[in-house]
Amino acid sequence: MAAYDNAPLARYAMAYVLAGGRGSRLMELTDRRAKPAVYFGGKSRIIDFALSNALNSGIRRICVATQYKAHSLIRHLQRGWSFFRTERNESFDILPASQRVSEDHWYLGTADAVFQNLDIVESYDPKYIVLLAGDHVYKMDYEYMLQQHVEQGADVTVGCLEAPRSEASGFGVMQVDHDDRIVAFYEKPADPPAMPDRPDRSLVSMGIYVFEAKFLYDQLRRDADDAHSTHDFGKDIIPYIVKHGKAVAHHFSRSCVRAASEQHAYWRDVGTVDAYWAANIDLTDFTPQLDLYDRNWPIWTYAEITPPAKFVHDQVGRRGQALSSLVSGGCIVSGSTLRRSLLFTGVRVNSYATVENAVILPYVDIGRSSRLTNVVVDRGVRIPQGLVVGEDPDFDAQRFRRTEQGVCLITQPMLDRLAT
Ligand code: ADQ
Ligand code: ADP
Repeated sequence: MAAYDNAPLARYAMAYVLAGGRGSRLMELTDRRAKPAVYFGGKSRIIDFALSNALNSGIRRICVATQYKAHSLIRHLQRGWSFFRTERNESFDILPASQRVSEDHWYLGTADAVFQNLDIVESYDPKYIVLLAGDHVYKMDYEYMLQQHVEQGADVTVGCLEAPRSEASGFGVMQVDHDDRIVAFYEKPADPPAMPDRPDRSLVSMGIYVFEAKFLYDQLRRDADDAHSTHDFGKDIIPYIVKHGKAVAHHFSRSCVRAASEQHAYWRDVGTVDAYWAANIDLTDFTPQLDLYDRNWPIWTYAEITPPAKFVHDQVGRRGQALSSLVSGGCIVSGSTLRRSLLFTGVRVNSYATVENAVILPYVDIGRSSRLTNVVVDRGVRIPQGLVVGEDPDFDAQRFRRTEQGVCLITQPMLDRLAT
């Protein structure tokens, strides 16, 4: 490393992305695909954000550990993320749980999902490991987190942000001293501690970590031999280092990539159907907090080659139109109206339909005269002619997955049940 003392630290880092969780609060959206493979923002999948952050930060070695219903995720990674070249000292490895260490179990927890592949990681000999979750939407330059890690001589650096205390029990929650050293860490505490002088806010973990690689290997080997461990970063590894070593908090606001300087740091877990719907619909705002049009921080993905989106008058001259909406390639909007909606690739909207506050995944066909409001429609669904959703809460709840906030998730099996 001596010859490149001024080089960015990202050059010596490997990103290890945990992408094996189901994300069960997304309900039927993750029945057949893992949460990182869920579509987001018109063209991408959730995992593209962590991977693009790594790439844009200058990290050129990436591993992705998959487990739950990984087919759609692996297919996406193979199609969209296969441009890494060994000649440029780059690598991209997909690591499905494959019982490499013992034939008794798949990945037990997130730490085991790294431990089982230690030989592969070690073979690349990275100096730092940036451990990421594949299921969050945000833009972040990990170089700043690496720099803080080195400057403070930390054993682990944990990405963190402020959250309302009322929501903090779903996260790892930490307390820090004046140097941002973590003095206490509680994984999903029932009664989360507040920040000093901020009774309504807590400092929560983003579930992303920086380690010196050799230190991490030692920790994982120690943890693997610990019969009481659940082999999880949040439950076992991080609390252990907080107690026995030096854990430091890195504030997301220091490294988030902002669309405009006045904007707040944007980070979303999109873990529930409501949060998923809202984060997608937010993109239809005049100036959304998440800027997908920033060419300095592109979100790379697998993009199908499609013809342009098309808006046509239907046979009786009704206009096909979209207001405050995002419409992807291959869509045809014919004699129908979209408002505050987001259409993924290849959606057809037929005559007399109205679609409002709707997130429509790829290759959905919306039948004539249907009216859809406040919906998420899964990939490939065929909405029958005249279907009305979003106007009668009780009726909606009988037929579809209706959330607390009144969003309906519509899948093909739900419609098939109605037809029989
Ligand atoms: P959770 O998100 O609840 O908390 P977890 O469900 O373990 O933690 O998921 C973390 C990441 O690992 C996700 O990206 C998931 O897809 C992946 N994952 C889960 N099980 C896996 C497995 N068996 N194999 C491979 N990948 C797997 C964590 C931290 C908290 C922190 C939150 C922030 O533990 O401290 O606050 O993330 O969201
Ligand atoms: P994606 O998540 O990539 O959009 P699909 O929604 O088409 O893909 O499918 C999600 C996952 O379910 C994929 O792994 C796919 O192979 C699988 N799948 C699709 N249709 C069926 C089916 N009818 N029965 C079982 N599995 C299916």
